[in-house]
Amino acid sequence: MTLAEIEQLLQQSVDRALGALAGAKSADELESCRVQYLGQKGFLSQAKKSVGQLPTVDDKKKAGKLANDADARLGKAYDEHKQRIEAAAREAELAERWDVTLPGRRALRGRRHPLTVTADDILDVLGALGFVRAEGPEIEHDWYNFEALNVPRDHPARDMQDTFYIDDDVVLRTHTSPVQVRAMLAIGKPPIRVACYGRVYRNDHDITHSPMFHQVEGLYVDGSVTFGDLKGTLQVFVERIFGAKSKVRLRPSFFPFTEPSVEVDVSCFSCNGTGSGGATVGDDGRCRLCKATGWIEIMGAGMVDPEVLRFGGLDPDKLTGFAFGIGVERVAMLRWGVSDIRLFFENDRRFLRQF
Ligand code: 2NM
Repeated sequence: MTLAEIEQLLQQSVDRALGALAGAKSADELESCRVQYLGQKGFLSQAKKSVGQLPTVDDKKKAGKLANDADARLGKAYDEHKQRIEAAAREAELAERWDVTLPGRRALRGRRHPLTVTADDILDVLGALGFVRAEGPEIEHDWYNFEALNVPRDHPARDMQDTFYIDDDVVLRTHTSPVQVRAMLAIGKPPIRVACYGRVYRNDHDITHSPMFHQVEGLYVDGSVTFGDLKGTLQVFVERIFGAKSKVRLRPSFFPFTEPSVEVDVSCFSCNGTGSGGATVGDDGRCRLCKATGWIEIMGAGMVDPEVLRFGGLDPDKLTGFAFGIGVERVAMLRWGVSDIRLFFENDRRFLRQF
């Protein structure tokens, strides 16, 4: 290119570039102008390259000055437009208005599951009575779940119909008692006073039985623990869980792991043990909660069988103990009048938010 040609290129192109920069409406448009006119392949670069090839020093000086002037003008224009576009974007952002008077979206508040509330209450009472929490596996060896609890090989509770077998000698625990056996073996020397809570599994389902449910069990072993201690503990327990006026009634029963064994009834907290009237009274005047008996069965208990103490590594000639077990779902159903156990496991918020 000659000096004249460079001069002409710059003159025409600078005006075009200035026009394009002025017309850019966004940062993107401005950037494509920069690439097109000021970039490596733009006319300015082309002009600058041509300057070096001019024949005379004088021409190089003149053309160089023209190119630098063009560069400076364009650079300045670019900076100005960049600022203009950025300012416009800020203005647009500030101009956006939020209606701060619109009502907010209420955050959903979580709460404890009714079974957790029930178990926590039970465990709080036992904790206050000196029972220490213990835990164990839900997949349990046959030995801890049955053998050590004096449930013989041919006992119906071992039947495939009631127990979920993992293989020949591993089961889903059918009660939390294996945790008590583990606790006896782990603690080793008295006093042993443990409470365990957790899931248990039985192949059984209807409106009051779920194949997975929750139990709390307590165990107290020491040098001279008596049946009277058991009865006193149960009395305090029912007063704190079912109300201060509650009474306990013990009926003879049988469990392989306790002797003697009892079913524990609490006086009906709906009719106050009278069998009639109360919050759950029927058309005939009789209490429907306790079926007019005045008593509600809530748990099983007994004195730990000497054989079980022996399996737990303890000496039954020197030690005695009591144990009891309570179904968490059953207590929750009684407490809130829930008639179908499955409601606890469906996670339907219409049910759960009532607690
Ligand atoms: C119950 C009823 C009666 C019980 C027994 C034991 C152990 F391991 F110490 F022998 N733990 N829990 C027991 C006794 C559980 O549940 C209805």
